[in-house]
Amino acid sequence: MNKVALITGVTGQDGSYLAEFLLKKGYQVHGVKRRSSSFNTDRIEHIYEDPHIEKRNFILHYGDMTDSMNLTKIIKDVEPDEIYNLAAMSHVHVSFDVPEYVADTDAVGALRILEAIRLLNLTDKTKIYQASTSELFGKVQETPQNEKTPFNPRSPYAVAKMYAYWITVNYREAYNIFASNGILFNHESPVRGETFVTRKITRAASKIVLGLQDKLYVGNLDAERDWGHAKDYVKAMWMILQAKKADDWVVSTGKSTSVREFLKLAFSCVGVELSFVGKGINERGLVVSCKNPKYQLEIGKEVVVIDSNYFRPTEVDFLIGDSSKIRKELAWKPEYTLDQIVKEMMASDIKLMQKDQYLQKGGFDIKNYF
Ligand code: NAP
Ligand code: F7E
Repeated sequence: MNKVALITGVTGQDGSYLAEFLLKKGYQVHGVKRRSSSFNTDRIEHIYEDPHIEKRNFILHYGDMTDSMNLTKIIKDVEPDEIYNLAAMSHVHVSFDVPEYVADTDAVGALRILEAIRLLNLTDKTKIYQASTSELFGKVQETPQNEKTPFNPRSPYAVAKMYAYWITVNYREAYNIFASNGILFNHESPVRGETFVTRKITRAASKIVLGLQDKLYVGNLDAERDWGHAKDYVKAMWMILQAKKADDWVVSTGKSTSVREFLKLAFSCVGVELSFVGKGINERGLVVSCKNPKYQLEIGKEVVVIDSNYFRPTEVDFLIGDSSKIRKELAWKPEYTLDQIVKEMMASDIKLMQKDQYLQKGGFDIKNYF
């Protein structure tokens, strides 16, 4: 019998990579997707199976983290061996605008899943992975951060995720459920949400060199993150549920890079060298050289500008993870370097924007024609 997995947040960056990963491992994969007025399944189109196919391995269910009865019914019908709870309002800055919704989805949502497992008497059968986050460390109490580092959350998102973390630990201890937290540091990819800083940068850099955008407005250039690749991190999620016992695990690369440095890396992938001048809100990124004959960028052109609207009421300045536990006990290690991640994201966004450029020049999108 194939193992059965249920993924909440299957339409997101991690959900889509994880579904692909588990299907390759021979799992039957069920995903929870929420109803949307426009298609939200772009990231899983390549693995989608038509409901009219008799024996499907990838099955979608409508659901929402704010609806206990719906989640309980899905879990009752699917009886999964493994649940990966990835659904969340995952944007830290946006969480300051919708704090109550975030508490409902990201915090109580995790409780709803755990309660469903308990009420349906699946405590011996179903393992659960909770998508915890390095944002829990917030204003860091030690460097690098590991499983024992005290939490100090700095946003409604991080506070909600802190509840989800502890309720997962509590259900493990109280009801002996195999419930584990993966404390994942930032991870990116070509399908990263467009408003997270890495993807915002790779999209804008691509548009700027192609002449489709003038400049990029960003917030805190000094923030430093430990950036890995989503593909490496979904593998860690699966390994965490294959461990001998349920536990909490930090997943990180152990290297930290500033937003400013990420910007330089992204532009350098297309042969453009940037230099930063000025201080604070007046800092700007200028083109120093453009070695790629395909792109005509003026030397001295201002391509990066600060907009204080992107500053957060409380910021997480610096994160770097110590993932020695998962490396030692589960033999996980990241395959991708940051250079490779940025190159992959830039190559993908250049391709995407070239299509945009073609459309703007009057070409037509064959997808819309049919
Ligand atoms: P993402 O791309 O933002 O995906 C989030 C997923 O959750 C999407 O499928 C989204 O659906 C779904 N969702 C949001 N609200 C929902 C609701 N009320 N009911 C049902 N589904 C809902 O996030 P990600 O980067 O893949 O991250 C996956 C998980 O890991 C999240 O819990 C995130 O907080 C956590 N995490 C992420 C990182 C990271 O660096 N990526 C690091 C640590 C932890 P739509 O597609 O319809 O919006
Ligand atoms: O910001 C700074 C910003 O939004 C990274 C989520 O997946 O990872 C992610 O959260 C840094 C911050 O990710 C802009 O202030 C500067 O310091 O890409 P981000 P995040 O907040 O680290 C964690 C682990 C999660 O769990 C979350 O779900 O970049 N920054 N200028 C900017 N950030 C954005 N978004 N936009 C800017 O213009």
